[in-house]
Amino acid sequence: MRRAVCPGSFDPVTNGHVDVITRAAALYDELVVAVLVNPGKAGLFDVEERMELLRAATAGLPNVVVDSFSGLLVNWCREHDVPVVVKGLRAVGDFEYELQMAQMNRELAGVETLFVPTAPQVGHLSSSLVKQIAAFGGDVSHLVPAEVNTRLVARREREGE
Ligand code: COD
Repeated sequence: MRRAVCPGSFDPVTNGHVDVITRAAALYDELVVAVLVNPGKAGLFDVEERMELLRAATAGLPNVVVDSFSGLLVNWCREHDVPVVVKGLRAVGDFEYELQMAQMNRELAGVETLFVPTAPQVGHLSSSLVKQIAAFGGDVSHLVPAEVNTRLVARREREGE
């Protein structure tokens, strides 16, 4: 069985993530979407909520599994016997950092990286921009899965009370 992992912060999942996940899922028998647990960095959504939102966003993709990991990604890959990491590439800035990580992950554990070039219609999308727009009352419904939009709006309304 061919398996790969698509790791990230996913705080929260955007339509850019969904595009990469959908395209990667078509290439492998099983794709694990793995959320980084980073105790040093509190996100907007906690890890359980990010996973829940990812499960909702990928409900139509039967070979996608959502998990979480902490520490080095290559350790998770070793423990789960997953030899390939899938990453989305948006711009040159992404490439420089991602290339370094890909080379290091291969050196550390022989884990290969597959880069999926972003689709032009979501190439400008990032979780941080989405959070910023939503926090100031902007409409992000066209940028994120429906459930993410619902939670962002609910949060803003709670905070505005
Ligand atoms: N279009 C295409 N791809 C996109 C888009 C978009 N609009 N938005 C995001 N992506 C891609 C990103 O390029 C990335 O591949 C993935 O989706 C997840 O994105 P984020 O922003 O949610 O997650 P990141 O980039 O913060 O995740 C970084 C990791 C958690 C994967 C990384 O830091 C990691 O592996 N950390 C664990 C420690 C480790 O092993 N470090 C490496 C040592 S060499």
